[in-house]
Amino acid sequence: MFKHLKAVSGDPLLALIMAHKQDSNPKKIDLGVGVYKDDNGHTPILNSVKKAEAILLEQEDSKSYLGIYGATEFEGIIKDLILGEGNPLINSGRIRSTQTPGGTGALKVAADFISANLKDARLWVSDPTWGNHQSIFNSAGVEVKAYPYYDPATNGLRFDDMMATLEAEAQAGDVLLLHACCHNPTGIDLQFNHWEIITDFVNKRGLLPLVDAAYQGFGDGLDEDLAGLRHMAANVQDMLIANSFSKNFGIYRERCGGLSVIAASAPEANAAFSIIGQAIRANYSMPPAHGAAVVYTIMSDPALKAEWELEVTAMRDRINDLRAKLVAKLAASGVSKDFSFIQDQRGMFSYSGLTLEQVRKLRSEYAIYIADTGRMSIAGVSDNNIDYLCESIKKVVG
Ligand code: PLP
Ligand code: TYF
Repeated sequence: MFKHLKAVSGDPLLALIMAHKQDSNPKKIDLGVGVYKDDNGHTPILNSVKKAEAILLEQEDSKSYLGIYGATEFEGIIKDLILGEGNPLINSGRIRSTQTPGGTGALKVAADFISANLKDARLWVSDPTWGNHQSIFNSAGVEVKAYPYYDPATNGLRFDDMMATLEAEAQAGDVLLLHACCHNPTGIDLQFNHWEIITDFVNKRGLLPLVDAAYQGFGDGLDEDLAGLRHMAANVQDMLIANSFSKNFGIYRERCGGLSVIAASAPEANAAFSIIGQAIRANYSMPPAHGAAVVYTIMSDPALKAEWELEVTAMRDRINDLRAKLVAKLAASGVSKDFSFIQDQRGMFSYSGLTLEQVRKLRSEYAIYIADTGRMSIAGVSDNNIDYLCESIKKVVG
């Protein structure tokens, strides 16, 4: 039955983690996968999460099924976090939100919803984007098209080219995928005025925006990071939002995220939400409970919530501090390339502008693991390895 099957290559990022793990060089550095790490290269469990888990251990009294949307009380938590407490949309009835297995689960349900209900819709993604976007939408049968985004010449954003391509080619009914903040893989974000322009364009052209918010809190702040998304939500009729709690609660393996749908009216939102429920049922029946129970416990306890906010701030400050140090130390090393753009990027990742040849050399000669695209996960840098990293980059770049 399976004789004809040929093994496929896995996610290159996951292969990179394995290669780093097996490297015996004591100076090795992992700048591959996008998980937060502390100065010891460890991905810690947040104190607020530990405390919430202790409460749950004590108080949880059933493991019975919940329902396709997960815990009903979680719906309000998702809306409060992504839209901001008190946002008038929340009580308008025009938005419905469901818990999902991570941001990936939210994207998969969105893809199935789009594929089954929005005939001929194509999905527009940034060039480049998170590799899984393409896989998820392709597997749901949605055609994926790319708009220009990253400019290797300036290590910046090709906003004019992005809009020119969409202006020329996007068709009414197409879906426009945007990263809310902390763009993966480049670290280059849309600015607020860009969100204003795109919002106007979406309305004029009749596009459905789908915003992927996987790193809320890692750029400039929990509210600041979603200012563009919130502007768009307030000014469009319909929208989908896929969000992840993996990074900002550090609960990656618990698989917790959310999918929200905004529609023209409450009845329309409820109809769309019921169809989203159907897609959930056909995929995984219902989401795992634990991650959402942790997030709910934290968000509904003012002291725990305050502690969590401080912990998110600490993660963000550490990454932004590392960006500044990296830029300063690279400049001090006398390297020929100007790396100052790293400080303008946001979030876990930086497109470093390192070439494939340079990345390969860093890996084979210095045990520094960076994705082939030159994407570095900044959280893998630390005070313990930053000098070695900068010296090695200087040696390879010249
Ligand atoms: N979207 C983007 C842009 C991501 O980088 C990730 C990261 O892992 C996700 C979605 C999915 O996250 P999750 O682990 O919650 O599925
Ligand atoms: O891009 C990253 O590194 C994160 C983590 O199959 C990730 O989004 C990477 C690959 C993958 C799942 C998660």
